[in-house]
Amino acid sequence: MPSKSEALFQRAANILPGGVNSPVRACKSVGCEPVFIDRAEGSRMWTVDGDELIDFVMSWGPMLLGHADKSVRDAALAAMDKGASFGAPCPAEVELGELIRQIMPSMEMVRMVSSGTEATMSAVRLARGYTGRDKVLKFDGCYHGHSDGFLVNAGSGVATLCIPGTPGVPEAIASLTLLAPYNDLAAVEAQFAAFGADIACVIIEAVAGNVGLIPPAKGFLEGLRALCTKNGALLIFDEVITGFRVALGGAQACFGVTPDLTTLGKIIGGGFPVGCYGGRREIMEHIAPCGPVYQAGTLSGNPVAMAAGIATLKGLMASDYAALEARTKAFAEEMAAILRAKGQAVTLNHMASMFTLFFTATPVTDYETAKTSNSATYGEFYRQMRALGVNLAPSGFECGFTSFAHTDADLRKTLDAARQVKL
Ligand code: KE4
Repeated sequence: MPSKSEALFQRAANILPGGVNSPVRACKSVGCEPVFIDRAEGSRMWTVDGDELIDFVMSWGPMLLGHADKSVRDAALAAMDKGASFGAPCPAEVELGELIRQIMPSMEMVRMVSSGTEATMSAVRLARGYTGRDKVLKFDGCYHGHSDGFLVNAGSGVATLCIPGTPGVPEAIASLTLLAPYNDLAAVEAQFAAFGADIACVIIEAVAGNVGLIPPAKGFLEGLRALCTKNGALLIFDEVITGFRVALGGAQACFGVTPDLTTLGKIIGGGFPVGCYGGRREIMEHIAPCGPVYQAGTLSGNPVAMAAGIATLKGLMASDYAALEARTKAFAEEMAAILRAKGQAVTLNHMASMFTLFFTATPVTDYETAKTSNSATYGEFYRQMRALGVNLAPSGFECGFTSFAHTDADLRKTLDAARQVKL
C-alpha cells in the first residue's frame, strides 16, 4: 500500500512536470521521492503521512523567523480581511520600501516584484538601460533565478540536475553572459580587459549559496567594487538568500562593500511571493514610469505579501543574530565532526545561519571545488537523515538554513540522528 506521499507524487507526476513546481524539490539528485508536506510550524514540518521533520530547508531560506510565525500570520490575515489585491498603490508598499531602505541604506529607491528571478532579471535590464551596454558578468555556479541569461553555468537546480548548457536559451542571449570562477579576481580583470566597454554589470551572490555555501575570499568583493567603478559597470549584489540572513543588513553590511544595485527575495516576503530590486536613486529613476526602462507586475506590492514582509522584517529587527550564528556554528562544526568520525572527508562551509557540508577533503572555494563533493554520499546522508526525522536540502549544491525557531533541543536531536547514520 503506497503512503499518502507516494500516492500524491504519482498523481502529481501526471499533471506537473516531474511532479513538482520547482525542479530541486523533486529530490532526483538524492535518489528518492519527495515527501508532501501537510503543515509546518516553527522549526518543524509534518508530512501528509504524519511524519514529523526538523526542517533545515526552511522553504530555501525565507522562513528565518520559523514556519507559521504568529506575527506574520496575523499581519497577513488582517491584510487579507481588507482584500487580497487592489491593482492600485497601498500604504504597505511604502512602509515595506522605507523599512528596506532603513535596513539597507544603499537601496535609496526600491521596486517590489513577485520573485527573486523577477528582481534579478529587472536589475540586469536596468543596468543595461542605464549603461547602454549589453554584456553581463556572472560567476560559475551562481544562480540568480531562471531568466535566460542567468542559466549559463548556473548553480542550484541547474547544477543539481546536471543540465548541460542552456536548452531554450538562444545563443545570441547566452553569448551576452560572461563567466568567471567565483573568488577569481584575475579572471574578472581579464573579462574587463577584453569586454570592459560593453559590460553593463557584474552580478554576484556576495556569499554564494547555490553551489553549496561559498564565502567570498578576503578582498574579492572589494576588488569587484573597484573594477566595476573603474570600468563604468554596475555592481549588483544578489542578496535573495543573504539579505537579512547573513546579517540584518545582508552581505553588504557584513563585508562593508556597497553595490550599485541589490536584489532581494525569499525572507522579504516571509513566505509570500515577494522580490525586490533597488539601489542608487539616480539609477532607479531610470525605471518606468520615472524613466524609460520598463518593468511591471500585476501583483507587485501585493498588500497581503507586503504585510507579511513588514511583519517579518520587524520580527528580525528584534532578533538576536549573534546568538543564532553562534548556535549554528557550533551545530555545523559538531555535525562535521560526527561525519569525520565515521571516516568521511568533510569540508564545512558556514556563515551566520547557513551552512553546507561538502563530502570532500578539498577546500571549497568555487564551483569546480564544490563539484569534488561526493554526491552519492550526500544522497545517502540525505535519505538516512530524512528517515530519522531531519529534512536537509535535497541537493549537495544548496545550503542548510537554521532559523530563530530552531531550539537547542532541535539541534541536539539532529546531531543524535547524524550519529546513527551509516555511510
Ligand atoms: P526565485 O525566483 O526562486 O524566488 O529566486 C531566484 C533566486 C535568485 N537569486 C538567488 C541567490 C537564489 O538563490 C534564487 C533562488 N534560490 C533557489 C534555491 N537556492 C530557489 C529554490 C528553487 O529553485 O526551488
